Amino acid sequence: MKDLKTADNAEKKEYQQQSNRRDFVKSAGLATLAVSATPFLFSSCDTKAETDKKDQPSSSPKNNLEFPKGFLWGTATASYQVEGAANVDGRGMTIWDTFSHTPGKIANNDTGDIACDFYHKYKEDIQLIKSLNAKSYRFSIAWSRIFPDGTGTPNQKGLDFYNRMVDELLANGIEPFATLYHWDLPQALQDKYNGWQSKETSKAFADYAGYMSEKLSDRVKHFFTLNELWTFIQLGYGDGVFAPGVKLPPAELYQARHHAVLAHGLAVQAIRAHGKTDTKVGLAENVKVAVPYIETAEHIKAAEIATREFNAGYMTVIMEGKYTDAFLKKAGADAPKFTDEELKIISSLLDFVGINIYNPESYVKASSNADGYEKIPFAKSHPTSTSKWELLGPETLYWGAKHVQKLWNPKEIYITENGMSGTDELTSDNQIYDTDRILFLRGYLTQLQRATAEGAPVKGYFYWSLVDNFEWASGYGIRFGLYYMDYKNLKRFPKLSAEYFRAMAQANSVL
Ligand code: GBH
Repeated sequence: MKDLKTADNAEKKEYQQQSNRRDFVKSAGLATLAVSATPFLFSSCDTKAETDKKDQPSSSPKNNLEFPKGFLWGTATASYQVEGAANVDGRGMTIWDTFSHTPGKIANNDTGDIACDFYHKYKEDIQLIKSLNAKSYRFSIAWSRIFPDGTGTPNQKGLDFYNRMVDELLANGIEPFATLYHWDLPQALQDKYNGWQSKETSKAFADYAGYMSEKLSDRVKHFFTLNELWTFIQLGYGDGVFAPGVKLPPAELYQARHHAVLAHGLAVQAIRAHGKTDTKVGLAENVKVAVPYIETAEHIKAAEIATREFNAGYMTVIMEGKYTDAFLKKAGADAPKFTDEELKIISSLLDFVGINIYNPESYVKASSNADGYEKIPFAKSHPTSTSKWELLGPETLYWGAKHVQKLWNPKEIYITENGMSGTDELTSDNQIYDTDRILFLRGYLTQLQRATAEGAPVKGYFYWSLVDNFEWASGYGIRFGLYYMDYKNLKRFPKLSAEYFRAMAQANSVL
C-alpha cells in the first residue's frame, strides 16, 4: 500500500471547500429569488434559525443522501466520439478513422468524421455543461491533432483548439480534466510500429504527454494518461472488434498489454518533469469490479481478492509495481517480458485514480478453492441497458470505490465514467422521457453516496456522456447522453435525465 499524498492536497481541499461554500451561497440566493413570492422568505431574519432556513436551497435534499462538500459533478466525452472535424487544421489520421472506414466494422458503417462536431460547437456544448450545474468536464485530446504522425513537429493549429476550449471552460467556471489517450492512436504509429505491439509507441506517448502538460498545465490541473487500458488492448489487439482490429496470439497480446502500462508510467514521469508542480496525474481505468453476492465479511473478502486478480494486468500492476503470482502463472510461457526498472516506472506514484464503472464484472462468493473466490454466472434475464454488455448493478459503484480504497489506498478517487444507454425517443414536442436513465442514476449514485458516507475518498463523478455520440463499434445507434443528439441537424435536446442531473448537482445530493 502506498501513501499518495502530495504537498498541495490540503491547500486544494481548502480551496474546494471555499469555492463550494461560495457556490452554495450563490445557489441559495438564486433559490430565494425563484420563490420570492413566498412571504415567509421576506420576513426579518434576525434569528439564527431563520437565517438557516433562508440559506436552504429550495431543492434542499430530504433523504440524507448528500455528497461531501466540494464533491465535483461533471460529464465526460472523448475526442473521436464527439469532435468530428476529422480532416481539419492538420489533424493526422488515426486507427479509428481507418477502422470506421473499413466496411463492416461499425454498425451501420458509421464513422466519426462529423460525430457531434464538437470541434466547432464546443462553445455551445460548454453552455450545456454549465446548465447542468456541472463544475468539471472530462474530455480527451486527439494525439494526432497535436502530432499528426504521432511524433515529430507539433501542429500549432491542433494545440490552439485545446487552448481555446480550455479557456472557454475556465471562463465558464468549469474545471478541465484532460485525458491524453482515449483510443485514437495516430495511424502513423500503427503503420510504423504496429501500435501498442511496440515499446516505441509507449515512448512516443510519453513524449506527447510531456508536451501537453507543458502547454496546458498552467490551466489544466488534472491529467489522465490512458483511458481503459483493458478495453483498447483486449478489444483492439485481442478480439479485433475495436481499432486496429488485430487478433494477436496470447504472448504478443500480453506484451502489448505490458506496453500500455509502461506507456502510462512513462507518461506520469514525463508529466511530472514538464508540467507545473501542482499538476495532478492519474489514469482512467475500467476497473473490473467483483460484487459480493451477499454483503457479509467472507464474501466481501472474496470479492476484494477477485477484484485484485481481475485487474492484475492493469490497475494492480500499476498500483503495486508487480504482476500477481496468479497472473504470471496463468500466463505461463506467454507472460510478458519486463524488467524491474519497467515495473518501477509503471508504478510511478499517482495523485489520484479514475475508475470507469458501468457493470459488475461478476458476482462472487467465498470459496475454499486456491483462488479464495468463485464467480457466480449472470442469470440470462439479468437486466441490461440497450448495450447488451451493460449488465446493471448499482452496487458496483459502491464496491468499486471500496475495493480500490482497500486494495490500493489512493489519495483520491474519481468516478471518471458511469452511464447508461437507452432508447431515448424524441417526442413530437422534442421531449425525451428517459425514465430508465433516472432509475439508473438514482440507483448508482445512491450506492456511490453510501461509499463516500463511509469515507471512501471519491472526489467527483463524471457522467458518461454529456451528449449522445459515436459509440465505437456500435456507431450512433447507442445513446448514452444526458443530451439527445439529432444527427440530421446536430441539434442537442436535454433529456429528462439532464434535468435530474442538474438538480442533483445543485443540491450535491442524490434526489
Ligand atoms: C467506456 O467503456 C468508454 O470509455 C467510452 O468511450 C464508451 O463510450 C463508454 O464506455 C460506453 O460504452 O462492443 O460488445 O465488444 C466502457 C467499457 C468496454 C464497454 C468495451 C463496452 C465493448 C463491448 N466498455 N465494451 S463489445
